[in-house]
Amino acid sequence: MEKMILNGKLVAQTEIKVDFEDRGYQFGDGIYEVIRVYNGQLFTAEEHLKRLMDSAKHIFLSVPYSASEINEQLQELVKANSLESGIIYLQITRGVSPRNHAFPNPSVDCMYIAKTKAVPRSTANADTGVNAITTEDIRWLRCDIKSLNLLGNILAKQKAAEAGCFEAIQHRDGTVTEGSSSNVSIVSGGKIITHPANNLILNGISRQVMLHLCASNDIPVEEREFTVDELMNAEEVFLTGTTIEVLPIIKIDGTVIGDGQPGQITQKLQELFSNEVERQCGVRN
Ligand code: DCS
Repeated sequence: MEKMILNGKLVAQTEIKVDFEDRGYQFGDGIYEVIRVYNGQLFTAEEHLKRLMDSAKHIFLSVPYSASEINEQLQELVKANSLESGIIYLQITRGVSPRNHAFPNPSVDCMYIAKTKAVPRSTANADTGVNAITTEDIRWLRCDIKSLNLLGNILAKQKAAEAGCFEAIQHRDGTVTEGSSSNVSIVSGGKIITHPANNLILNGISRQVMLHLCASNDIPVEEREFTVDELMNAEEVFLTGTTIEVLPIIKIDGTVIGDGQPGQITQKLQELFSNEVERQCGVRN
């Protein structure tokens, strides 16, 4: 029987019921994280849980556990479900209360759940690269918070899916921000360029891993805004994200990027990322 975490305790998945007045259900009033598990080990868990706590702080949600307590609970969950390769999805909502926009007063207990999902570490897309579309970024101005409110992201991803593409690359007035569920970087003049970590993007943990790897391997990086025009004319384009790691983009809006193959720097980053996974979790596929 698959186990989940409900408010810090391991329970059978069948025991979890969502109240229709849960604020996550009614308002998307909550936060979440997705953490990769390789070889039964959580990858960059501390970074994910720090971001979770930051998201909580930004929405004035008090979490009754510390990051290290949650970390331990997640490790127990992974063990209980014998998860080798996969993800942990975890979300915390502002709890159950009669519908009213303002926070419950007095406050109620938050609702915290976590579940695992087995996902093999597939290399098919990583080897060939994928296609993307561009679309206007219609989201709110606090994209740095990993909020349950994902309508803007969902509409963008659906547009990509309908175009037969993997990802939608969003832009505000011609400035590229990020993918619907990933960060976007380009290679131009041999340099990696990626949007600065501000309120307009989620500061991806995979993006941060990539930046560290660049710093320690003398790969030049510029964290600055870039335009859709620069994107379309880039030597290489790639995405980063927890489930996709480093994923090459070879065509955008039907236009071939570079020579239409995963680029050299992108491939180098894929290799460095794999080494980092091996270093932290002791696995290589
Ligand atoms: N930007 C957005 C909007 C995202 O949703 C994600 C991850 C990222 C960037 C990349 O962040 P990480 O490197 O920390 O994963 N989205 C998660 C999600 O919703 N499913 O999988 C990953």
